[in-house]
Amino acid sequence: MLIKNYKFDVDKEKITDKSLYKKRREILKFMGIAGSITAFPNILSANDKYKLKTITPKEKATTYNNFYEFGLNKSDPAKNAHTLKTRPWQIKITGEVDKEIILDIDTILKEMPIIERAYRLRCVEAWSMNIPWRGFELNKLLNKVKINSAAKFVQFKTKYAPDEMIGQKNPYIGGFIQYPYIEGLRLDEAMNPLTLLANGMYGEDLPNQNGAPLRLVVPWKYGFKSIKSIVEIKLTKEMPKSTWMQLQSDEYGFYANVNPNVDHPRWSQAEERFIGGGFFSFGKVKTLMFNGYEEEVAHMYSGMDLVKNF
Ligand SMILES: Nc1nc2c(c(=O)[nH]1)N[C@H]1C(S)=C(S)[C@@H](COP(=O)(O)O)O[C@H]1N2
Ligand SMILES: [Mo]
Repeated sequence: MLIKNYKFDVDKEKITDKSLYKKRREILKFMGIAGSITAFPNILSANDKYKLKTITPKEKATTYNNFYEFGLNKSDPAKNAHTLKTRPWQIKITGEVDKEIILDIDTILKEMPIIERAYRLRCVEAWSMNIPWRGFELNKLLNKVKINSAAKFVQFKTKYAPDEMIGQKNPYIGGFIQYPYIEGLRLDEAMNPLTLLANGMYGEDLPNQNGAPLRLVVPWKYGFKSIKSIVEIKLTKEMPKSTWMQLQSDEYGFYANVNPNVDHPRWSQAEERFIGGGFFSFGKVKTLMFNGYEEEVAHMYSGMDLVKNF
């Protein structure tokens, strides 16, 4: 099967190359298959020095979503998220900092060095995608404030606006979850250069259902860590209690690092259903340690019991 070499779908040497995504598009256009980013790795690999591999088609990444604020079904966010107002939009940086700040999203986007990177996204439900994001490294934003030495964690919060997010207003639609959605990272995880704040995907602004105007992308962790539509970033001394820990702490831990050897209590995490495109729509692939980013992140967990700290 074509997705056997999944670990190398994205040439890591090239993921920081701003022009990568454009190049891919040009190649696809040249082949007359632009529009949906469907990959034909076997056709292209011979002469594609950018190593185009399977990218999930935009149509799938923007219509098969988890964003419970807009409903529990995968197709709900694409239908319901148009009511979210993404301007004006401010993001607060609070907590263990020298001085708390409030930033306008457009000021942030003007100041931050914008890059494009394709990352695999592995949902805890055992499906996965490979998505070309546009955004910037979270550490670049955090470096705008002076972080107190007492800070050990970073907590993120999604917007709370029941009039705009039907699942927050109606618990039958939003799954009786206590909103706003909260997530967290250890400070070193937040500072890791792989950790992105994304404002776009597939070379365009983020659709609301994917977390506009700004969402986290942490590719080595299960998808639920990648919190959408962020309004607050708080530096904390204590480990934040994420929404999923609150709901079911025995099933969803704080770390949530992708790990094929630690099964979810109710299903195996050894394999995943990769959502690709074209002829190769779906395929079972082996799940990789840290979702294939072991080289970049394993050092942060050396000596740590990954079964206990799931
Ligand atoms: N605020 C918020 N963020 C969220 C979620 C959510 O329900 N609410 N779902 C998470 C889950 S479970 C996954 S798999 C990813 C899905 O991101 P995508 O829809 O852009 O692929 O978003 C994460 N971020
Ligand atoms: Mo998920």
